[in-house]
Parts: sequence; structure tokens; C-alpha cells
Amino acid sequence: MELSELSSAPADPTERALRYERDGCLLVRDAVDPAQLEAISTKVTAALRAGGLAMATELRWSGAPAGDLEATGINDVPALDELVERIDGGTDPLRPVAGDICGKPMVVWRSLHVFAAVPDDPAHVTVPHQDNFAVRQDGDYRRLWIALSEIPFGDGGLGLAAGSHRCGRLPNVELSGFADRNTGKPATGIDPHQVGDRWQTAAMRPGDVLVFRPGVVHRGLPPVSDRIRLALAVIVSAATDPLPPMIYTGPENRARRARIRELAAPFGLSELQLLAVAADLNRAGAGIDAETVQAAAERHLRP
Ligand SMILES: O=C(O)CCC(=O)C(=O)O
Repeated sequence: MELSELSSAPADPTERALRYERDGCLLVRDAVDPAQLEAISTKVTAALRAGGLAMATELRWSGAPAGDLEATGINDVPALDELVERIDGGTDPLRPVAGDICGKPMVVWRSLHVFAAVPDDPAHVTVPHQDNFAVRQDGDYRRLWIALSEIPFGDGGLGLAAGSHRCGRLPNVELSGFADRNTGKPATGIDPHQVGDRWQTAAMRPGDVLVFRPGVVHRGLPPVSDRIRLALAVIVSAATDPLPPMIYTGPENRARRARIRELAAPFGLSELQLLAVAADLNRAGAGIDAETVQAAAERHLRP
């Protein structure tokens, strides 16, 4: 794996747009006032502490095996629901940030997700993947990956394969060297060698943002110190682009996913395929029953 440093986005709007067109990604420093997201970081840290994973005084790994990170409730904190309410009411602090970053009016989807990288086992970081299997409409859809913790260069940050959005959708395969946290089985994702196993990344501070197109291959980088890395990921789209009929969040989203997982069990889908099925059904505003899940699962099993 080769890491190189992503330089900050040009301030000039035309140059910035050209860079985004070329690389499919940008690093925007100090984009979000960290105070606006402090409630989320504090509560997520508290959840990791209560789960025995973080030390009492700092966001550092306690040494306990991470197991199912979601079970610690990092995505269940009320501060996330409060932000969703503000997004619904059009008063959230991220909308103006997204507009500034993208140079045009944007809307923030209510699908917030906290990602953590815990240094328990390098195989358990987020596998290389594209988000275009889930965010597939035409339009200007962008991921904002907002650092919630201090991330030294290469220490648990996000690696981006700049320009890889121009490769189209790459195949997801079983990957040696990456394991599913819960089952221990090899995880599926994009073979890192498809993008030369070369990743751009940056040292980040809370409030710095990586913005990237859904087609850019990205991966979690394993923490090399005892730091736990936290980030908040949101999707934004141009205000003129269509939104899916429903975007589920929080416990409702998890209940829906659990039902899909149950109904899709006979089809042996990977985690990524399950996510894609859930995204398809959400996009269609579809109910969850055996027939719709089977049809969506079969679509995603086709080569
Ligand atoms: O933070 C991570 O480990 C993964 C982030 C990710 O996959 C995303 O933001 O789409």
C-alpha cells in the first residue's frame, strides 16, 4: 500500500471545480466549525468508552477487541437525531458548508453515519469500495467525510484513489487481508491492485472535510498508533437533483436493514451487496417483504 498526500483544494472556484472534475475528490480544510459537531463527537466517544473500547480520558484504544462496533451505539446517539431534525427543518449547519465547498446550492441528505477505525486488527478497516453501487442516480451526488477526531497522516484516515471515478463501476470480489468483523470471513470489496494500491490521504483535524464522488474508490486506513479515528459521513446533492422518496435513519434504518438481512439470508449476499439491496429498496420507497427482497438480491447477485 502506497500513501501520498492530498493537497488542499484550491480556493479559486474554477480551479476547484476543475480539480474535482479530474480527481473526483478534494480536501477542504476548516470547512465545518468543530463546535457544531462537538455534541456528536462527545456522545460517540462516550459510547465507545461505555463499550470498553476507549480509554477513560482520551480517544485512545483500551486494548479490548472491537467486535461489532455498531453494537456500542455509535450511530444511536441522540445528537445524530438532533442533526437529522435540523436537516429536515432546513436549519442544519452542514447545508451552507456544502454550498461553500461545492460552489452552488446543495442539500444534505438525512442519512448520517459515524465511522470509527479502531486499531484492534488492521484487517477490520473499511474495505476498498465505491459508493456508486448505492448512490446511483444521475446528478451531482457527493460524499462529505468530516473528521471528528485528530487524524495524523496515515493513522486511521481515509484513503482515496484519486481519479478512479473514471473507471466506472469496478467489480466487488472476496479480498484476502480484509475480514468481516463479526464473522471473521474474508470481506468483499474492490481489489486494491485495481487502483495500483495507491491512496491519497491527509492529516486531518476536526472540521476538515474530504469531499468525493460516489465512484471514487476509497478505503479506511488502519490506525498505526493507539488512536481511535472518528468521522461523520453525509451525502449531499445539488439542490436541483432528485432525492430518493425515503431516507431512513437511526433505529428505523437498522430495523429495516435487519429485516432485509433476515429475508436475504438464503441468497448469501456479502455486506456490500446487503447495503446495495437496502439502498435500492430505499430509493424505490419499497416495502420490505420476501418478494421485493428476493428480486433486489437477485439483481445484485448478477455478475
Ligand atoms: O470511514 C470509513 O472507514 C469509511 C468511510 C466510507 O466508506 C464512506 O464515507 O463512504
